[in-house]
Amino acid sequence: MNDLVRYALDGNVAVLTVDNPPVNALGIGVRTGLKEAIERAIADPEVDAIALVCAGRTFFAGADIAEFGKPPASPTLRELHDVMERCPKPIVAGIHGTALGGGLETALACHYRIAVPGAVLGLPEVKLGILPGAGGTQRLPRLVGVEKAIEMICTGEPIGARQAHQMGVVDAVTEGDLREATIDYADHVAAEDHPLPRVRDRDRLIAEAARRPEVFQAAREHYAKTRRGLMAPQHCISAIQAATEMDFEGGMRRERELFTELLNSDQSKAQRHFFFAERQARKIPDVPRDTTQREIATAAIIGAGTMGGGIAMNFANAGVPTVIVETSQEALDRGLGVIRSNYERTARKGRISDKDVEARMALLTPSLEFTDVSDADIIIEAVFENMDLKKEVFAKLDIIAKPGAILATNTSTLDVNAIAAATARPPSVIGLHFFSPANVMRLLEVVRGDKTAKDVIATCMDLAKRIGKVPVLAGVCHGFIGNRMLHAYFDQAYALLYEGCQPRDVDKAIHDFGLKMGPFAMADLAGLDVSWRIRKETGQTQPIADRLCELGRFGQKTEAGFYRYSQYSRTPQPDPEVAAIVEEEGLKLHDTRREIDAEEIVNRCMLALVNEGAKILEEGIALRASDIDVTYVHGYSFPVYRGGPMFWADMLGLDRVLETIKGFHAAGHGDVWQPAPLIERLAAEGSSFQDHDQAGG
Ligand code: T1G
Repeated sequence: MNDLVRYALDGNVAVLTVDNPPVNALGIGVRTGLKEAIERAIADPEVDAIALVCAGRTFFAGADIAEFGKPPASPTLRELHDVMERCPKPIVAGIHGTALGGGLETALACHYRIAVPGAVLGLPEVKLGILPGAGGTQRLPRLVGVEKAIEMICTGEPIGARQAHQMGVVDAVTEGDLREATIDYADHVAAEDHPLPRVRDRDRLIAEAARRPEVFQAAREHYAKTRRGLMAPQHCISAIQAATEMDFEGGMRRERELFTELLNSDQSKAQRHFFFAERQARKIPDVPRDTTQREIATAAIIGAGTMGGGIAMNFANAGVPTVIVETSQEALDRGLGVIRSNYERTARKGRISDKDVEARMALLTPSLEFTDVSDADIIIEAVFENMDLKKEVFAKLDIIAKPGAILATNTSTLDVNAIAAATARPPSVIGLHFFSPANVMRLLEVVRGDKTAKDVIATCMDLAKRIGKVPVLAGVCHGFIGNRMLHAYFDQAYALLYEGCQPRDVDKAIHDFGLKMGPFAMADLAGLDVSWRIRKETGQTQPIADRLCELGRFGQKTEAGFYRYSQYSRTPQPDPEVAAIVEEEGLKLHDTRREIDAEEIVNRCMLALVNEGAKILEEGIALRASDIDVTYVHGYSFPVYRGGPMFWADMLGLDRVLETIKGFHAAGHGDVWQPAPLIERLAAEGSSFQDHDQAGG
C-alpha cells in the first residue's frame, strides 16, 4: 500500500481508507494504492467484503484535474473500476462530503453505496468542458434513466443524499458513524447469497430508452439554447445516447472517444483554466490564509434601492440578521416589497419553499433610524453614486458604528480612499462592489483602499464565499477592474457606430462571440439616463447616446433606447429613427461610412478589454490576469468556454494580439490603441499572461 490508502481489517471486512487532502482527488497515487488494496483483500481468505471510505472533509471529489493534459498513467480510473466491478467480494462505498466526477464514477463501480444525509453526489465534468470519462455516462443512466442522467450530466449540478437514495444511486442513507455503518453494511451483504449487483448489468432503463430516441434530440435543442456555444453538453448527450444503442463495452469506447475530443478542445482548456482561476482569486499574497478575521454575525445595509435590496438578500440567504435603513417609509416599503416579490418568484419556481421566504424576510429588519446600525458587524452603504453623499454617510457611520465594525461602500466607480478619509477609521473601510442584480450576479469586487487592514480584507474575501459570491481583489482606480475595462470596451463599440456600424451589427457580433448580449442591448437594459447624468455632471459627451436621451429614449424602461421594445417583450427591435441618428452623427466625424465585418468588431471590443486589462495588471490594480478573467466571466457574462479576456488573448498568442493592436493604432483608431507595455514585453519574450501570473506578476 502507499500512505494515501490505508488497509485495515475489521472482523471479516477489509476497510480501505483513502487520505489525500484536501479533497481526495483520484490522482495516480490514490489509484495505485486502491488497486493494490483491493487485490490484497481479494487474496485475503479472512476477507468476505470491502468497505471503502475517505478520510478528511470529503469522499473523492473527482479525478485530479491537475493531471489533465499529462500522459495517462496506469492504473487509470477505468482499469481500477474494472478490478472493483469484477471483485468477487462485495465492495461498499461510504460517502460523505462530495462524491463528484470520478469520485461518483468510482462509487458506481462499487457493488453498494451508502451515504450520510449531508453528502452531495454529482458529475460536474461538463463545467470543465469535458464529460464523465470513467463510465459515468454509461452507468448513471442505467441507475436513474436517461432523462435524469442527461439533466445531472449536462448541468453538472449535484444532488443530495436523500434524493440519490430515492433515485437508487445510493442504497442507504445512514445517520450514524459512516465508517461503522459502511463496515456493517459490507458485513451484512457479504452474508447474502446472490450474485453481486453490478451497475453495468442493469439494462432495463436504457433498453426502454432506446425506444424513445426523440428524448436526445429534445435535449440537444434544450442545451443548445440554455448552454449556448458550449460543446460539452452536446457530447454528453451523445455519450448517454450511446449507452442505449451499444452494449456496455461499446458505450465505454464511445464515451472515451468523446471524452478525448473534449479534453483536447480549447473550450475545456479555457474552463479548466477558469476552475483554478476562481480558486486563485481567493489568495492574496500579503494576506495569509490564517489571518485572524473579524466576526460577522450581523449586517446592515444603508439604502433599500435596487442594489441595497439585492445585497440584503444575500445576507438573508446566508442566515445573517440584517438591518436595512432608508430615509423614507415609502422608499423602505418599496425596497422590502421588491425583496419579498423576488423571493416569492423564486418560491414559485420551486427553488425555495414558502417557509424559506418567511424565514428570510424575518431576518431583514427595516428601519428609518440610522442609529439602528450601531451593533452591526458589517455595514454596507448602497446609496446614490455621488461622492458628497457617500462621504456624508461615512462620516455619520464613523460616529455610530461600533468599534471593529467593517464599513463597506458599494460604489462602482468612486475613490474608496476619499470615502475612507471621511472617517477616523480608514483601516476598517473597504469597497464591496456588487453587480446588478446583486442577489443574482456572483461576482464581488473587493476594493482594497490604501489603508484597508489585512484582517478586513481576509474577512471580506471569506464572507464573499459565505454569501455565495466569487471575490476578486481590486485596487483603487476609476471603475476598479471591471468597469474601467468596460469603459474601453464601450468606447470602441461607439467608435464602430460612428465609423459604419449600426447597434445591431455590433451586438450581433458580440453575441455570436458568446456574451449574453452586446453593448447596446446591455446599455438599454441598464438605462441610458444613468451614464447621461454622469456625462452631464462631468462635461463629457457621447453624441449618439445624448441625442437618444434628449428624445427620452432611456432604454428598456422607456421601451425605446438604441432599440425599440414592445410592451410585452424585452426583444430589441432595430429602429430606423436610431439608424438615422447614428448615420448623421457618424458623418459628422468621418467623411464616409465603411463596411466593418464581425471579426473586426470582436477584435476592437475584446482587444480593448485586453489592452486595458494589461495596464490594470501593470498598475497592480488586479493581482493576476486570471482575476480579470474571473471578473469578466462572473460580472459581464464573458463566455466561460473562452476562459475570460486575458486567457482568450493568450490562446490567440500575444504576438498576434500585439500586431492587431498596433494595426488599429496605425489605422488611426486613436491613442487608446497604444499597446500596453506589458503586452509588448510578454510578446517580445514569447510569454503569456499565464506565464506572467505564474511568475507572480
Ligand atoms: N483535482 C485537483 N484539485 C482539486 C480538485 C480536483 N478534482 N478539486 C479541488 N481541488 C483543489 C482546489 O484547486 C483547491 O486547491 C483545493 O482542492 C480545495 O478546493 C474521469 C475526468 C470539491 C466542491 O469537478 O468542485 O473526475 O486552491 O477551494 O470550495 O470523469 O473543489 O487550495 O490549492 O474548491 O470547499 C470532477 C472539483 C473532476 C470537482 C470543494 N470533479 N472540485 O470545494 O474547496 S473531472 C470536479 C470542486 C473528473 C472523470 C473526470 C470543489 C469541491 P487550492 P476548493 P471548496
